[in-house]
Amino acid sequence: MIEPTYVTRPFLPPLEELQPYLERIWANRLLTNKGPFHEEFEQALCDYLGVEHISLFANGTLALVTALQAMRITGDVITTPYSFVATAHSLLWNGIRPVFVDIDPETLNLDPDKIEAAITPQTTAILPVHVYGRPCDTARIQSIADIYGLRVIYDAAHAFGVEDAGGSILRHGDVSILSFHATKVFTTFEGGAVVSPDAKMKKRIDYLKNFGFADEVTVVAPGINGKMNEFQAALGLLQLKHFDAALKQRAELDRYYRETLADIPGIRCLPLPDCSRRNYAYCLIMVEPEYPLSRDELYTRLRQNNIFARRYFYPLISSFPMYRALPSANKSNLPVASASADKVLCLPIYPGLEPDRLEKVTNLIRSVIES
Ligand code: T4K
Repeated sequence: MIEPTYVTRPFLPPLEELQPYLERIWANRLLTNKGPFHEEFEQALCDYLGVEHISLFANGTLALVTALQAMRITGDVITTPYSFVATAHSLLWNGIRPVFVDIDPETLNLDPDKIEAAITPQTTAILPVHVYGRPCDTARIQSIADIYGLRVIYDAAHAFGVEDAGGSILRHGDVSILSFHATKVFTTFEGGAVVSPDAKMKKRIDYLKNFGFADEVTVVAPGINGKMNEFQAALGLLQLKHFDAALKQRAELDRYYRETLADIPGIRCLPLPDCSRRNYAYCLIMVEPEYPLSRDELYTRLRQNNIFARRYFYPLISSFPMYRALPSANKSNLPVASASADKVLCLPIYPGLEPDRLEKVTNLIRSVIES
């Protein structure tokens, strides 16, 4: 049986390149708890991403939950319904009430024009997502946050390596979090990180991810176990060496899709995001009414042909049982997010995607209008 074409496949460096890292772990038997690879990887990431303070985590969700704890966020937090569930779940895990605000139709990120109307005396922070690695309007969001005295926590799970004119996108807001899950552009199998603005915040986050230990006998907070282990950190160091090449391949695939699908009525690619370095984390199309099939029919047609495209982010977070009773979860409050979730389809994009598989995807999409 031919292996299906998945929406993504993890980029893995040649196995022999991992061997020396494993030998070092086996030799020193330091497996976790701030081992040498952990420390090296933290520094290497700071250097690569151009940020000063990074705390590594076992996964992105723990990074997000812990960042909110570290900042002592309570009350209501404004966020997007158009993301992976972990974004809003991190609020519930902290006893915080999510307040969903609609998205911008161009960026698919929180619409800055709609944030202010959702602010109440209970609002303490904004949790925007750079969805698909497409940057939020960070300047507008920050100016709203400044006026109302709100904190800003960026869910940058998709935004590894993305830069705007001023440098890393991760420098915006009070903190940013990353995910290094297997499906992400940069992976340590599972993994994540918090980018902090200063050493004090990093220190607090580092305590919290290690049960709250400040030293061998001092526990300063009810922390959790969110630590990244040595195997993950070693993988991260190795992956970093290949990331630029992987990004180049993604850019080429993205270009192919844009050029090949451009003339198909009802298939719309969003404009390239306005930033100085993109990561092409996802390749999405909007299936509009002029196309003969609905988004779900196209999704099924591709599946029947062994192509597993994904409807990220359908259903909206706000429609899940633990959120749908919230006043802000009402569909009438979220018209753009609702329409986008019904139209979007993420196509396969990953380094190593073979040309024949790529062509099969675009040919199938085109064949619908030609039949
Ligand atoms: N915030 C945002 C905005 C996020 O998107 C995420 C995670 C988080 C926070 C939380 O970060 P983490 O705690 O996960 O670090 C995936 C991921 O599980 C999830 O990490 C990710 N977002 C989300 C967008 O997608 P699924 O349900 O799509 O995964 P799955 O297993 O269906 O994988 C999709 C395809 O990828 C498979 O069909 C084949 C391929 N694949 C997957 C895995 C796991 C592989 O080829 N190899 C693999 O090992 O959720």
